[in-house]
Amino acid sequence: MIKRAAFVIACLAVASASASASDAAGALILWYRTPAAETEWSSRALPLGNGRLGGMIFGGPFREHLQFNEDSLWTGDENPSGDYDSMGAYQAFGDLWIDLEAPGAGSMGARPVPADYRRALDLGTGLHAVTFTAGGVAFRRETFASRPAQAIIMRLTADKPGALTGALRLSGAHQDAARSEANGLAFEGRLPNGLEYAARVAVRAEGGAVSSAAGVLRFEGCDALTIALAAATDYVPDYGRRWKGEPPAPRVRERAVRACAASYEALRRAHVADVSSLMGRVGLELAPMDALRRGLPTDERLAAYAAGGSDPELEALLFQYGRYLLVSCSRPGGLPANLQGLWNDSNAPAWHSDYHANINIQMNYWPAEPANLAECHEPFIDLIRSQLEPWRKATRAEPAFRTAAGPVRGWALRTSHNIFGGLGWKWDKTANAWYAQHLWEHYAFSGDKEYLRRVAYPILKEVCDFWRDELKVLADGRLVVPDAWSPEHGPDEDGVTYSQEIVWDLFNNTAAAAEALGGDDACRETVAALRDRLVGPRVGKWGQLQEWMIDRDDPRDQHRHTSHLFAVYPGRQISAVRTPPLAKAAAVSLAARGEAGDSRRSWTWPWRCALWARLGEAENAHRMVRGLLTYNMLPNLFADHPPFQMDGNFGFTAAVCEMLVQSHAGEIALLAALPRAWPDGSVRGLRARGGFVVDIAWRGGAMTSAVVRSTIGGRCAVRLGEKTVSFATRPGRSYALDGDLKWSLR
Ligand code: FUC
Repeated sequence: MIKRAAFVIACLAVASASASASDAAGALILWYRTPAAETEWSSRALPLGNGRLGGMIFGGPFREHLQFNEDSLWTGDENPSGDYDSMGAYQAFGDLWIDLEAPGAGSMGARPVPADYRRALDLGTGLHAVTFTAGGVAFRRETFASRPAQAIIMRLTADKPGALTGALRLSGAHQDAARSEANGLAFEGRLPNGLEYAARVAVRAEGGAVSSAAGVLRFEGCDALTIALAAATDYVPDYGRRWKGEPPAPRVRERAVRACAASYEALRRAHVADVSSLMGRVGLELAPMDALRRGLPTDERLAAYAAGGSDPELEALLFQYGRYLLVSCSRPGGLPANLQGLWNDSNAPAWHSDYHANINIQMNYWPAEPANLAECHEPFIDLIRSQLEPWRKATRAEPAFRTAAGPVRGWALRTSHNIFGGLGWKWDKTANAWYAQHLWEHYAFSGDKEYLRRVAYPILKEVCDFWRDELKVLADGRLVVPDAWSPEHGPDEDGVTYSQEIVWDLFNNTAAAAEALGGDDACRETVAALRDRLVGPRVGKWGQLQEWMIDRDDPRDQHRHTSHLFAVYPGRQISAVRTPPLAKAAAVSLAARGEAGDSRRSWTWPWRCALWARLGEAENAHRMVRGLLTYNMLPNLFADHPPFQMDGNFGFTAAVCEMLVQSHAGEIALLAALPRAWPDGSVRGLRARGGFVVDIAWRGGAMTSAVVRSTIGGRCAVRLGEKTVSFATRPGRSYALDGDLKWSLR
């Protein structure tokens, strides 16, 4: 009895400790008064993930449903035909169901409506909690996807001893029936491409009894239940090994059993330490807040916003959600975020839930560097590296890429790809150079020369080799990308602006890389000269930035892509400060694209937001923020395409960074596009190129103070509106600036 009383007190202590932690970080919580219905997987279930293993959790009080995924469960193969239909698709892994008997219900299935129901996801800690009361018992169910334990952990507790009775079921998404194991359930299988997968659940009860038979695990009269779910495949990112590593079953069994045997508090502590170490790097406070609005559940708050209300704190929550989602689906050692992060629930998902190279995967990684999650960029860079050999092979085999001397050097991409070197659909020729931009940016923000020399530079040079072979010389000596496409718009022809700008960016970054590393002047000079011979962006007949060499842009065209504005963002060929006429033309084009019809997609708003921010048009940038939240946002704050695509969430976070801090033009521009809707606020921990970390506070729309931390030293140029200042920095030192840009060492 004493033991039981102590147990109840311990449970309550945990519950109240986390409640107060949540209150303190109230701005980082998504919460709801109702569970997600089975049909609301994409709109109301909530995402958890440890970078590799994740799930969508529904939160039913008496029937919990966790639909889980692992990032490498893919059909398909090297796909030499390049046919999109045979490229394979990212798959759903399986489902875990937990039925809980209501107290006094007599039989399973009788489910009274509980009182005080709440489900909440804390973005600061990655903890999901469902709480409710039924039959005089207060139940709590806490779930998280632990990276340290490599398992999804769920803990069921109640404030009365012996109150937990019910059953667990596990099923695979490929008709895999689970079998019973000691205190657990498991299934294994193999996809037609030979990929092996396995999942294992282990359960530990405190009090009561647990038994597993015929694929169902029953628990009866328990005080608490800890559930650990592990899942994996035998995929390894290694073409030389035909992508095949160790069989996954022993590994997942060991992970599930070990996690279950550990103390729940220790598991939770390790998980919270892991997630909060990343989430805590950046803070964004946007005031003022209406107290009434603040108290609303997230879905009601979003509805009030969409109806026209102002809610800067909801916008800040969405900013942090993008960071949370990247932390949840893209961590070192794993695969990058696909179209649906890792939260796909179908074996035939839209666009195969794949890696799309004409905007989507790039946008997924736009926030990684500025929003201070550089390590979350690594899975994308590592995937590129692991796929190079088969991509080279496919490029060599493509007749269109033959030069007079034979096949082109280097590699190119089609619009889509999988994780087995397989490409699909149309060639998106300059996607190779766009991917190379990510390798460059990872250096530009950190200044890590070892990484630049070892990883990025050889790849940048190889992509330059491709373009040296592939570019076409016009009669006047200028260079064009031949026979390219402005995604997914207009004809295939020479000198499409999008392609020209991306290749310019590649040559420009490669020249900068050669300069930073020193010792390769030949390369630096060659690529800089090629860059300067490229046909550049130009202004067309209605003052627009031409999308093609032929001045045929239609001012009524509302196409979703804004490919020709790459040079404004994420490129840096056009800038309001350095090339004002081109910046003005870009603004004309952007305004003409409008905000209706095809323009209403998950990723269009954030791209346009970042573009307006770069063009210094804060109010237009904020209109894009409002547009996304009003027209393309689901109640669980997933960006809707439809179906949901993570690009919109990630792009939103990146765009907000651009509104607050820009660093693409050789200086750190503070509050570069601060809208009237955010009169007072502060931001902490944004990164700027050159190894700087920036904090800013502002009131009444004017900066009151800023701090720039230097991680690698070097000169720091700062801009605030028309004011500029420049000073030398030392590694590890912080520099305070006031509203007049007077600086002092902190
Ligand atoms: C690109 C876009 C579509 C969609 C798809 C996954 O092709 O044009 O809007 O986002 O990717």
